[in-house]
Amino acid sequence: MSATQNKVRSALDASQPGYSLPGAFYNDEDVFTADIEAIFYKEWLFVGPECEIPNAGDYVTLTVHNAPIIVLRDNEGKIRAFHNSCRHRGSRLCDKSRGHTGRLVCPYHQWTYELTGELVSTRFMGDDFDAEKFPLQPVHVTSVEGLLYICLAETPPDIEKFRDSITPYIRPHDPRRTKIVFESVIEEDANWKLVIENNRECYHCAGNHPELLVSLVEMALPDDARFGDEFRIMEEKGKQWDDLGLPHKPVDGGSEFRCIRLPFREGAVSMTLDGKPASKKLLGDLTEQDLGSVRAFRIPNNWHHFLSEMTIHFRVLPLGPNKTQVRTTWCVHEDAIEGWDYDIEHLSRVWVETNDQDRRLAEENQRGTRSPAYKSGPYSEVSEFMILNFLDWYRGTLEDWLGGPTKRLE
Ligand code: 3BY
Ligand code: FES
Ligand code: FE
Repeated sequence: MSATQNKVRSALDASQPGYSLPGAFYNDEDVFTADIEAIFYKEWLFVGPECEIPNAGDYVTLTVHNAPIIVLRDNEGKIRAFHNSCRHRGSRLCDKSRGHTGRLVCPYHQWTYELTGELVSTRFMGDDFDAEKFPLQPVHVTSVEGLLYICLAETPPDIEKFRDSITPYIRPHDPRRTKIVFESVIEEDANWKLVIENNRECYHCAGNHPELLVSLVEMALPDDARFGDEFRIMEEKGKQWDDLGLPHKPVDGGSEFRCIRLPFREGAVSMTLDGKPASKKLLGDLTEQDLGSVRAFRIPNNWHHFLSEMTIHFRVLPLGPNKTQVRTTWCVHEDAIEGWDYDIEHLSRVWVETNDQDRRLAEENQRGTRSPAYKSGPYSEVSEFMILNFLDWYRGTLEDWLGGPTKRLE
């Protein structure tokens, strides 16, 4: 076993189900390396909404730890993804976060690739040079009903259950016919798992998110008996959504994903400061304003809200053991007009504030786990069950990466 694997093994052995992870999981370079290899280089990762690259030649880039990736739409309209690294001497081809191009031209010595990845032009490489041997290296990519996912593994895990399960919930919102109208990219001084853990519970909402709580109900499940009034709203809205043919009950995504439609608080129809619609134009063919939001998340790096008139997508990328990038994109109907149908400040404010509050919480969490006095503490089974679920998945994934759980002597 390598030193990294030994470190991860002993950290796993020191971890206790039901309790927050030992500090090494949030701070250690070796554990971070394991997270990259076992998770970020293996799982399907959310890139962004497909509407970001509507036309042939449109591209977006992202970097998964050390792997720069380009995702584009080719001339046939097909979405493709490649390692953003030239086959000559490896230079990054594209340094912009998004753009439009007819071909990919390497800035170093101008090797040129078609949008299919085919190498089509080089200079001074001699008569024997066979360009066919040097196409861009492809990366698996798929659009799940307008949400782009990539996978860097040779053989990707199955994503079809996720696709089949969430499609009926999000298709009515027609994400492909939206456009991004606002984006925020923030860096948090916290481990990526603390960012995800923070998102998996609303235990912290009452004490931290005044703007979000104008609209968001704190319950995570429709039958959560702790929430009397919210429970009544859920029953009423559930009947209306049944009549509209909109699925709302929680999907069984195991520890892989979650999908549910939940109502907003009484008086709010959107995630805005005044609870009023973020855009006048409803998505897809929707006719009702108050559809609450479809909340979906998928391990390891994304969560989403689909409202009647807006979608919001969150992407998490690890930058280091103590550094994480969170990118949020806000989308409205592709035909909506700024100043008439929507106002950027009104539409984005709640989640800009909420993200900043969550950033501070994750950073304080990080600072505390770095202390020599930090000890794992118990999660609430009622309020933090989604974290328990996430960490069961996380530990299992690292165990598999190590070749199975430690065999203990009885
Ligand atoms: O709304 C969200 O995305 C989640 C749900 C609970 C906590 N967090 C704000
Ligand atoms: Fe790309 Fe030389 S590294 S052309
Ligand atoms: Fe939060």
